[in-house]
Amino acid sequence: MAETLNSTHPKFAVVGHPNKGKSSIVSALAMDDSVQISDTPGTTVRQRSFPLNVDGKVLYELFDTPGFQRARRVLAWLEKHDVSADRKHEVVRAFLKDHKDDERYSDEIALLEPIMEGAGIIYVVDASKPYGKEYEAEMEVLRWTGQPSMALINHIETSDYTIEWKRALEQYFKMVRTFNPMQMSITQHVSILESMAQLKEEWVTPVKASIKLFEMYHQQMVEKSAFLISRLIYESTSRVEKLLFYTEDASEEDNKKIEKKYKDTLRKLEIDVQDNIEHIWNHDNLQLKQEGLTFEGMDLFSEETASVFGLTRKELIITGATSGAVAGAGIDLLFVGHTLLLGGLIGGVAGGVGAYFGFDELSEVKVLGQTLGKRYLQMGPMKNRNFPYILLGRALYHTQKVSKRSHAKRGVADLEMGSAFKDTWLDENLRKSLETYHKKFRKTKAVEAEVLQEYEDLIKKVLEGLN
Ligand SMILES: Nc1nc2c(ncn2[C@@H]2O[C@H](COP(=O)(O)OP(=O)(O)OP(=O)(O)O)[C@@H](O)[C@H]2O)c(=O)[nH]1
Ligand SMILES: [Mg+2]
Repeated sequence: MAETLNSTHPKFAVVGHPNKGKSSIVSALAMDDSVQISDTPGTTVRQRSFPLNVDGKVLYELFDTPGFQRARRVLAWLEKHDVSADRKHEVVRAFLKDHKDDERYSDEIALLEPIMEGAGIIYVVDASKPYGKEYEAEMEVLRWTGQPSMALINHIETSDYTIEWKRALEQYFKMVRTFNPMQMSITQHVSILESMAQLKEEWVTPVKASIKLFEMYHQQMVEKSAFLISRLIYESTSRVEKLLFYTEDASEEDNKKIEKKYKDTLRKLEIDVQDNIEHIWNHDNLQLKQEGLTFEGMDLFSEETASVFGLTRKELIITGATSGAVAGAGIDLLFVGHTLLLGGLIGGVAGGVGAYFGFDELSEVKVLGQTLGKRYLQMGPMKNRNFPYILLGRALYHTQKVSKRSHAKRGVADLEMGSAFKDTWLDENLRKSLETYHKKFRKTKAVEAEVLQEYEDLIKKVLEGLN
C-alpha cells in the first residue's frame, strides 16, 4: 500500500482559471489517464489527489482543483482583514474557516485547502488567449497563501501571447515556464520537477530525491519493455505448434486447424505483449487504431514498397529467402495493421494460394510420428526470415508510441507507422547484429539464457536510441 498520511513526498496543487489545462497538466505529470479532462469549463468540480506511485512509494503528489470562480471577492475579504506580510497566510486560513460551509466559495476552498496544507502552487494559464487584468485577483490570492509557487504557460490553441503573459506572471511568480502537457518527454518531465525543487530551499533535497527515483522508474520501464519485446520475438519465431491426427493422412481440415492454431498463437503473443507494455507505461486505457491495408498486386521488391515499412530493398533481399513470395508474405503481415495476422488477405496466405503469399513459406506443415494414432502435424519454427524484423519493427514502434504518449491525451492512438520511424530504425549494423540471434531463434533447438539476455540488451539499446 502506498503511504498517505504523514508522508514527506513533494506535493503540488495545480490551480488557475477554469479550462486552462490544469487537469491535463496533472494527468501528464502524474502519468495518470484517469484524470477528467474536457473542453467544457468547470469539468473539475472537486479537489482530487493524484499521487505518482512507484512500487508502493509516492514520488510526488499532484492535486487537481476546480478553477477560481470568485477570486475578486476572496481578495476583497482578505484585504479587509489585512495584516503584515509574515501573517497573511493566517488570514487565508481564517477565510477558509469562515467560509467552509459557504457554497459560493466551494471552488476557492477546494483549491486553497491543499495549498494551506503545504502543497506548492502550480498556476496554469493559457497563453493562446490574451492576458487580462482579471487574472490578477487570482494571483494575488495565491500570493497571500505564502506558499512557494510557479506559473506554467500552456497553449491550448496556436495563437501566442506569451510575451505579455510572461511580463505579468513574472511579477507574481519566481518561476515562469512554458509547458505542453500534450507532448511529454522524460526530459521535459524531469526539467519541470527540477524547477519545482528550486521553489523553496527546503524542497531541494526531497524533490531531487524524487527526480532520482523517477529517472530510475523510467529506466525500469524501458528495461521491462525490452525484456518483453525480446521474448516476443524469440517465442514467436521459435514457436512450434503440434496437432495429433488419427487417420491415415492428415485431412485438409487438420491442416487448416494447425495453421489457424499457429497464427492464433502468434497473434496472441503480440497482443499480450502490447497489453503488458501499455500496462508498464501506465496506459491501461489506451485504445489503438487498427487498420488493415491490402497489398495485393504490388511489386514487393520495389524500393517504394520496401521503404514503407523500413526495410531497404537490399535488406529485404538479404533477409528474405530466395523467392519474392517469402518477403511478400512478410510485408503483408506488417500491413494488417496493429494486429498481426488479421485481415482478409491472410486467409489467402494461409490457404497457400497466390504466387506472392505462400503461407508454406512462413513455416511448412510437417507430418511427424511413426505409428497410426500417434502421428501429428507440426508447424513452426518460423521460416520467413523477414518475420522477426517485421514483428520487432512493430513492437518497437508500438513501445515508442506508448512510452511517449502523454497521459493527458484522450482518444484513439494511431499506430500507423510514420516514415521517420520506418526509414531509421533498422540500419545495416543493427540488422547484422539482430540476424545472428534471429538465426538461432529459427532453429528448433532451445536458445540458452545468456543468448536471450544478450538479445534483450540489444533491444534495450535500440529502445533507448528511439527515445
Ligand atoms: N491542443 C491542446 N489542447 C489542450 C492543451 N492543454 C489542454 N488542452 C485541452 O483544453 C481543454 C481543457 O483542458 P483541462 O485540462 O480539462 O482544463 P482545466 O483547466 O482542468 O479545466 P476545468 O477543470 O474545467 O477548470 C481540454 O479539451 C484539453 O484537451 C494543450 O496544451 N494543447
Ligand atoms: Mg480540470
